[in-house]
Amino acid sequence: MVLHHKQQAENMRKLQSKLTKSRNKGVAVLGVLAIVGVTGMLAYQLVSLQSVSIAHVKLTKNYDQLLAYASGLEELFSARLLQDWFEADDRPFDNYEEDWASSKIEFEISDLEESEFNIRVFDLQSQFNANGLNDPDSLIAGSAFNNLCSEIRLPYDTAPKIQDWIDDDESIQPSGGEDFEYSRYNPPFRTPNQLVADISEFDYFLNLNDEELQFLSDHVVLLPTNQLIVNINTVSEPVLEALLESVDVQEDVRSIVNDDRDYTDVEEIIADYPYMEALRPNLAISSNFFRLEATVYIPNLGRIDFTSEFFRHPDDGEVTVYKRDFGKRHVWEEEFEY
Ligand SMILES: [Ca+2]
Ligand SMILES: [Ca+2]
Repeated sequence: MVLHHKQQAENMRKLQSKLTKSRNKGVAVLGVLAIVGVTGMLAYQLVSLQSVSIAHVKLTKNYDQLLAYASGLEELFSARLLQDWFEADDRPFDNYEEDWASSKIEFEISDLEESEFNIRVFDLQSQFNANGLNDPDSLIAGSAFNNLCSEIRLPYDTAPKIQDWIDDDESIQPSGGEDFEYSRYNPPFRTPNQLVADISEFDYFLNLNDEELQFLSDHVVLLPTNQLIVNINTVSEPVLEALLESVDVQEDVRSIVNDDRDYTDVEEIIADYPYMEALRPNLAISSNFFRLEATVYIPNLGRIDFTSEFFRHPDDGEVTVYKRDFGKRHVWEEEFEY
């Protein structure tokens, strides 16, 4: 009987120890699982973070490469402008028949198949320099600008508002606007009182619709000078007509602009069209300001659109980029195949 009890107690002890052991084992397994889980999560985190940063580096690298192509196209156009300056003995003028105006790229820029390069260039002195509204010596800038704007019936206060935006005083001209006026806007802002750098500045103080903005970007430029001088070999029909109207000349200038123009002297055009005499201070046969619009597309790298504006110094032909815009997407006749 005693023995039987002893046996029973012994069995109970064994069973208890077995249970404790397997409970310990369970805790250990859970511990291992937790460690595996945590390290797994860490590994996943590391790998996914790494792939994000790899993608990031790749994007930056691709964009850098596209930027290099973009600056290559700028160099190409600068070289063409300088070459044209060296040839001024033969052709002192600038017109769209010359090599600088070509949209062709005669050599292979990239050996990557299906890469595309598109350029087009403009003589900015074929358009109206709205910063000329700030030339105190110009008697015609304001009225010429109003004549140009009357084509699309821009609000009558457009010119005086631009003038006040540029001039360095705080006195408001009729229908204009200075800090006092704009302090009532929400949010309020001040006039920069300096030359306009980009047409988008007009959004602050002019309430223009898309059609009006398009008209302005087609005919108006903002050069880093307040001189209003157009190139008679490239000037557009509406701009030339607006200028003539401001000196009370109503003429159809289509015969001038549709002709092949290669005037080597302002006197020449005045001899052909005596009414041009009144515009003499605003006329030139060549240009100092140009614009390049370009798009580069390289498969696997992506696409970059840019617009750069160039100044070519008339004395030594030195070419400088004074403005770059990577925000405007260009449309081409032969659109990219993607
Ligand atoms: Ca030339
Ligand atoms: Ca002002």
